Amino acid sequence: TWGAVPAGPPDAILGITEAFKADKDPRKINLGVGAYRDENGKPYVLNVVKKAEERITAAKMDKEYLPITGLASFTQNAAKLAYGADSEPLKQNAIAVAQSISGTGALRIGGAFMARHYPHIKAIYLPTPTWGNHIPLFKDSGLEVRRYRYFDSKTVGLDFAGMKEDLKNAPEGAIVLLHACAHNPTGVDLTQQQWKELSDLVAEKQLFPFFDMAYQGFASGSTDRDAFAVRHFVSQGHRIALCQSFAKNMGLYGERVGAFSLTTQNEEEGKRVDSQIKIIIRPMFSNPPLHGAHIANTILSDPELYQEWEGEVKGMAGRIINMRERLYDLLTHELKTPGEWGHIKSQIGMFSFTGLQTEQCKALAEKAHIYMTMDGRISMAGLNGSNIEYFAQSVNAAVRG
Ligand code: PLP
Ligand code: TYF
Repeated sequence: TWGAVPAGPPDAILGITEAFKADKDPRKINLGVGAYRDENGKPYVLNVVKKAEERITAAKMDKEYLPITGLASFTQNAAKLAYGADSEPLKQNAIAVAQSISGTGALRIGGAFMARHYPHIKAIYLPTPTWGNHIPLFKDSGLEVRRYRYFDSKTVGLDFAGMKEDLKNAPEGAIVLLHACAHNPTGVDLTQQQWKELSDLVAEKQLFPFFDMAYQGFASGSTDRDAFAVRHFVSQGHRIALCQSFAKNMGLYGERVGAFSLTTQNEEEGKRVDSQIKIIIRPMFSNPPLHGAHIANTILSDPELYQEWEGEVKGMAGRIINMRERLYDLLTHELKTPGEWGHIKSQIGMFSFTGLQTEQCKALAEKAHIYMTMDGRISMAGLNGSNIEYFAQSVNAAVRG
């Protein structure tokens, strides 16, 4: 039956972990996947998550199904976290929100909703580059994928002029995917001034802003500051779609906790939209998982845990920022590696887009047992006090060839 099914290629990001696992060299470093590691290179379960789990165990909850759109107190708290407690549509009950299978699941619900109900052109513009999974995800959702310029490899920074030009040339009503903060893979974000300018352009062209917020808190260490783009667009009267993930900022990766929301005109429209989100979810996965939603909800609804969580997010973001500074110093001052490395410090979030070429990335894997994606992206969280010097020396050697 399956004789004609061809073998597919491994995932560009998750495939790297396989290669890393197979490598027996003790110096090996995995900078492929975007998952936080502590100073000892170990996966990190947040203290607040452990506390929340203790409370959940003590409460002896049952295992009944959640409603189709998930745990209502969780989704309300998630919306509050993203939109801000004083958000107008939130106060007016005009946000339709559903619990999702982490950020990927939120994107998928959103893609399906747009494909079915969006009344204008069903084309979504993605930045170049973007998270690799965006492309098949939106195609499989039934949208046409188009691209806009985002990253300028010459300046190793934002190509804001190119971005604006491409969006100006997009057809009226097109959907535009925006990384809300900590752009993956480049680590390059718009400034607040640029977000304001973009909001005006999106209004002028009547584009539909579709936000992917997978790293709220990871960019600046503050969940409020990282929500600037989303909150600004909403304050300007845009109707938006928003995909949230709690994988990174709560370290809930495999628990698959996320939310999808749409802001609407008013409560009545919100209810209609909500009913259609349910109709999309029901045949997709029926209802979302329980445990992770309880963890996130416990943290978000308890002021003490919430405050402790903010401290832990800041701690993770701060450790990454320290690694950026250390790596910059090593390359620039100690090793005098050819090239300009300022972007290592100016980029934000989980990743740095080093500018290393495919050949250099391959050499790092083969000669130095250092694994990263072939576009030169490194997960900064994979670096720590014990391996950063070896990493910098290896980069130095690869650059000098
Ligand atoms: N969107 C972006 C830009 C991401 O980088 C990621 C994860 O790396 C996701 C969405 C979704 O991740 P998850 O489904 O684990 O929440
Ligand atoms: O590192 C990245 O960009 C992500 C990580 O289900 C990831 O691709 C891994 C697994 C997953 C979602 C995201």
